[in-house]
Formats: sequence, structure tokens, C-alpha cells
Amino acid sequence: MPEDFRTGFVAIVGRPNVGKSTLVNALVGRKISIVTPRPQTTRHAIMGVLTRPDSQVLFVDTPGLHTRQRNLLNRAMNRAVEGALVGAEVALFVVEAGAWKAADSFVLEHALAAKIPVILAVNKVDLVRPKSALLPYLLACEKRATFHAIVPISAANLDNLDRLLEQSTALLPAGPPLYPLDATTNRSMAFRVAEMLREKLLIALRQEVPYGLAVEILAIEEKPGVVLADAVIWADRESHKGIVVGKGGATIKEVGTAARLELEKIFGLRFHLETHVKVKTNWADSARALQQFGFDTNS
Ligand SMILES: Nc1nc2c(ncn2[C@@H]2O[C@H](COP(=O)(O)OP(=O)(O)OP(=O)(O)O)[C@@H](O)[C@H]2O)c(=O)[nH]1
Ligand SMILES: [Mg+2]
Repeated sequence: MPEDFRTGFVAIVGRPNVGKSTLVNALVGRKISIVTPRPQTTRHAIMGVLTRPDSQVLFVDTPGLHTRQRNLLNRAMNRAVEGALVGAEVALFVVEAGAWKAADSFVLEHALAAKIPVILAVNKVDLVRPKSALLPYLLACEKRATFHAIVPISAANLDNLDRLLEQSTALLPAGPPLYPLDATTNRSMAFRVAEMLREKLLIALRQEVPYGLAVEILAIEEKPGVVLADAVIWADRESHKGIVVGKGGATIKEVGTAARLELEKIFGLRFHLETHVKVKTNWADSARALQQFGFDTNS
């Protein structure tokens, strides 16, 4: 390792749906974290690891910070954001170009409270019309706080990410890599299978139904060339179970197939997913259920 090798944590924070997970995936160059057009997709802190000849950057994707905490799940999600900020050397605060909501100010307060340099990533610049509207927006951002840097990007189009990466890496301390050089995430195969199923459920189901779902992997086995996984999709009420299953099992089948195809593409392995739908009433307000689903419920 070169003596000036840099290693450290960069927490990616922002309100729901601004493109945090898209950004982590783009920076690492692999799909680590699920992405959907719907807010509140990410529920956990998920690390994406980028190792280059001079550095190892540990990007931590986080759930969109909630201003209202309706249940224990929301609180666990917000705690995941706090935890990521506490352990980070840099905060990458993501907003949507052209928009600044109360929820953005709420996230900014949290990022500043962490007493670490804050880089503002102004995402989705590809959507700004007319283009000339971007400059006044950036100037207005400059007045909101002392940012280490303000970087306009498009995570979806991989636009200006080099600059963001340079700015983040420069703030990391010198030190040896903390993860193996070929690591891309701290999350297990089981976690990623559960998340992929949740992504497809969020895409397939309407309104509030997918928000009341959790996916648990009961068993997973990697055999030569094929991964066998046994998954339970937990609904929070009886009436949603039938919606998830669909007519003659059509919905759950479509979700399972979509998840399988994408997992096969990502891992280059065949997958066999067994899915069951069960009910655990109000699991999002049960500390026990949340622990079972991998959330940290200690306040
Ligand atoms: N046009 C455009 N869309 C983007 C860009 N980045 C992300 N998106 C879209 O924005 C939506 C939300 O993206 P996510 O990456 O899931 O956002 P997030 O901040 O992780 O959302 P939560 O996990 O819910 O907090 C998806 O439909 C993305 O495709 C971008 O640079 N340009
Ligand atoms: Mg996300």
C-alpha cells in the first residue's frame, strides 16, 4: 500500500427519494442498494465499498430521514442515519436540483450537528429546465450553510461523479484499507436477496401496500452454480396478504421472477427463490419483529 493511502467512511444522507441509493450504486459501479421511484425505499444503512489504487472509500447509503416518526420502523430508520453520521469522516448531503423543502433543512441540521465536513451533492441536474435555472439554485444553496463543496451531479447519468469522489476522498484520513480489496459491500447475500424482493414489491404494488411489507430470508444455500433461498414476505395486515399473492398467485410470481432475473445478472449465478406470504400484524411497531428483520431497535 502507498504510504498516503486514504481510507474512511462517507455517510450519504438526504430526504427520501433524492437519489442516495442511485448515487451509491453509481459511485461503486455496482448495484449495492435497491432503487425505486417511490420514497422510503431504503430502510437500513448499507455500505458500498470503492477501492482504488490510492484509497478505499466506504460509502454508507442511508434511509431518507423522516421528519415525522410514525412508528418504531421509522425510528429505527432515522437511527440508522444518525449511526452513519456518527461513524463518518464526511457527510454527503444529497438534494434534488431546483427543490429545497423543509425536509432538506431538517437533514442539513443533522448533518451539521455531526461536526464533520458536509459536501452538498445537488442531484438530478439532468431534469433542470431551463438549464440556466441551475446557477441561481446553486448560489441559493451556498447561503444555507458552509459546505466544504457544492457539486452538481446526475447520479442516473454518471455526470460529475469524479469531482464528487475527488472531493470526498481528499477529506479522508491516511490509513490502510478496512475491507478486502475486492469487497463491494458489507451486506450478505441473504440481505441482498431480501432487498431485491422488496424492490420488486415496491414496484409491483400500489399505494401503501408495499410499505407494510418486510422480507425475511429463512434459509439460503449456495451450491455450485445455483443459490437456493427461502423467503417469507410479511404483510402487516390480513387484507394485504391476498394483494401480494395476487389472482391465482400472479403477483407474487411476477415479483419473484423479476427479483430472480436481476439477482442472476448481478451475481452471475442461477437463483431459485421460494417465496411465502404471511401476516404479522403491525410488525412495524413491534420491537421484537423489527429485531427479527435485522433492525437495531435500541434507542
Ligand atoms: N432523472 C434523474 N433521476 C434520478 C437521478 N438519481 C436518482 N433518480 C431517480 O430518483 C428515484 C429515487 O432514487 P433512489 O436512489 O431510490 O432515491 P433515495 O434517495 O435512495 O430514496 P430513499 O431510499 O427512498 O430515501 C428513482 O426513480 C431514481 O431513478 C438522477 O440523477 N436523475
Ligand atoms: Mg435509497
